[in-house]
Amino acid sequence: MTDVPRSHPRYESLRTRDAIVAGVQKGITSPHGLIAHGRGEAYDYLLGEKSHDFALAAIDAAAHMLIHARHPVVSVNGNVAALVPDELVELADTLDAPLEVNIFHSSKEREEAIRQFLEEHGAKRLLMPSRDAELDFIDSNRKFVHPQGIYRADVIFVPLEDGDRCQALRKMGKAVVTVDLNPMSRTSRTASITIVDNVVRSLPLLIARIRELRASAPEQPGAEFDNARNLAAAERAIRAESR
Ligand code: PTJ
Repeated sequence: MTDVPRSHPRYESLRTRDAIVAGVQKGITSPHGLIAHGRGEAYDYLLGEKSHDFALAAIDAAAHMLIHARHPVVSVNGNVAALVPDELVELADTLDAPLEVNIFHSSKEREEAIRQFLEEHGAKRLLMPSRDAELDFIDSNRKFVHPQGIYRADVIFVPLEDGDRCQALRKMGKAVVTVDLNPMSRTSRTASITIVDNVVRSLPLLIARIRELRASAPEQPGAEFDNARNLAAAERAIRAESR
């Protein structure tokens, strides 16, 4: 960031905004991604730009679910690639899972730019969408998946998802872990576990929790997690702040 000093009270938010703008300039992020990011910023502002207890509870449940998965996959779109490339690679490495490029706004060039960018950030197992496997119950570009990736996955980590694919994956019997600052979105409501937090804050927390659990090797799947109840807590926090 060239002209914003570190002492600026909104430095972190402006730095994140710069990363999204750079993503568009590099051909990684869709221009629509700027609008999605702005919506996320508004919710984050109402949440006090911090990771609440409901986010930490969802992170804990997600960590348990991901380490017990047989075929976990980390799905990547143009926004998360621009915001958290190192963390996506680290998460996939920690889980010994592939990263899979899967974008909503169809563009071969952007898929390729995301692939290159993630490789520059150290991605080793990177799957691309293919015409060999298609998800049921969905018509958008996101139906084209890799046969060894999302198609056969039992648990999929899909931050900043659109509701359609989340619903399709659930109908196909797969578990979905998402990150979405809007607890009222269709994605939030249909996912198995929704982390209502900024992806920039929650990914390092998720990686740390997975590492902790790995070190203590828990055999149990973790405490009961009620997604609807957790979302209600997030919505209450937003409504209390905006009153
Ligand atoms: O790269 P593509 O083509 O796959 O497109 C990606 C976007 C994100 C543009 C696409 O999936 C989309 O349009 O998403 P939506 O339906 O606008 O949903 C994005 C959701 O993510 C919204 O509920 C936002 O509040 C939320 N969001 C935005 N930024 C963040 C966020 N949640 C967590 N962290 C963020 N930084």
